[in-house]
Amino acid sequence: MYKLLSHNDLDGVGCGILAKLAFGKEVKVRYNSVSGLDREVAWFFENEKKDTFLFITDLSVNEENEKRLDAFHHSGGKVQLLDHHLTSVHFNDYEWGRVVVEDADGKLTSATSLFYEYLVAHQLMEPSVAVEEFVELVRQYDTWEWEKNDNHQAHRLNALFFLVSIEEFEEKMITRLKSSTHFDFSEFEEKILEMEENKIERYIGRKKREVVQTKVDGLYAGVVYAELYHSELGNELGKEYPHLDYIAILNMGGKRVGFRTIHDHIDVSEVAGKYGGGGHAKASGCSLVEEAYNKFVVETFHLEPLREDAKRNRYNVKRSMFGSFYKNRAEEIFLIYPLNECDWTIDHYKNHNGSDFFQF
Ligand SMILES: [Mn+2]
Repeated sequence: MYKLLSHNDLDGVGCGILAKLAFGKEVKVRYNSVSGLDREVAWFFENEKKDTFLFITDLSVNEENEKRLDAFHHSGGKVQLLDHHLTSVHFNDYEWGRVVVEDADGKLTSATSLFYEYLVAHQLMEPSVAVEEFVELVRQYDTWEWEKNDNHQAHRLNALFFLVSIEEFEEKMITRLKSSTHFDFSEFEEKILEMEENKIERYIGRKKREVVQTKVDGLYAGVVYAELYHSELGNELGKEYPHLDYIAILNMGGKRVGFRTIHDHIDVSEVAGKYGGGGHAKASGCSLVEEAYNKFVVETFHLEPLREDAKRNRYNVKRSMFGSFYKNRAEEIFLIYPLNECDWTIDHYKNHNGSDFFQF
């Protein structure tokens, strides 16, 4: 028997789909949140047969379970952890751990791509074009390479994942991957995905007008409340307000905060780490512990949202060589303009100088 414990996002479920394709009824799959995995690992030790092969993908365990897994491995137990998060690289010290963030060709990895590679290399699965295409879509979505490559199929796969239940998604994908030579969406899926994309666009448009700005530990954060579409929101808001170092997305019902950045010089796993969370350099999260609650909720709740740029603005644009005008809520005007090729400066104008002229 095999047991797979994986993350409950597209990349984690991608691993579950591969496991079911490879092992069929011989595998039990459980999807977990980042914080739920350790309980499942403890359950595994208490309840599963000792000869069950344990896979852990897209997630990593706490120190206690790390020791238990190593002891399990040394007593002849079969275990393999596959991950691509930078925060888990120390698992490479174990024979049963394999953490790769970037492969030999410099390509970013995902848990699904690592698991596929593992299954094929260990002859547990036959390579297939359709599966390879599916794996690549998951990888591109999980690493955000889809955006650079303009690969909307990858984005759509994730949208479909959220439109149906995990069970339904698994079943759909498994049937499709078993029977098709290429991975494609059905006509019906294409239509609902199009509707979903329009809905997301409207949702993000609304959220753009709700962002407040705060400074936390020397970094500028844009704070917004949202329960849905965190990746898309983090990315769009980051691009809309490029001066912000990162976006903090508050999910009050879930008592969590997600952090996203579009900037290479910012590592949001460090930001989340300050509040006991973790994740990637570009996407991370933590529970809304008291300190995070104070900084992101209490201290920002009274703030007014950032002003949105005028729509269809063609001339007064960011980084214009002629300068860009900004107006704050006190009606004061600022001009940001380049001094030379690399330096920028800002001038501050009071609202009115008192003189009027009847001609231009
Ligand atoms: Mn992943």
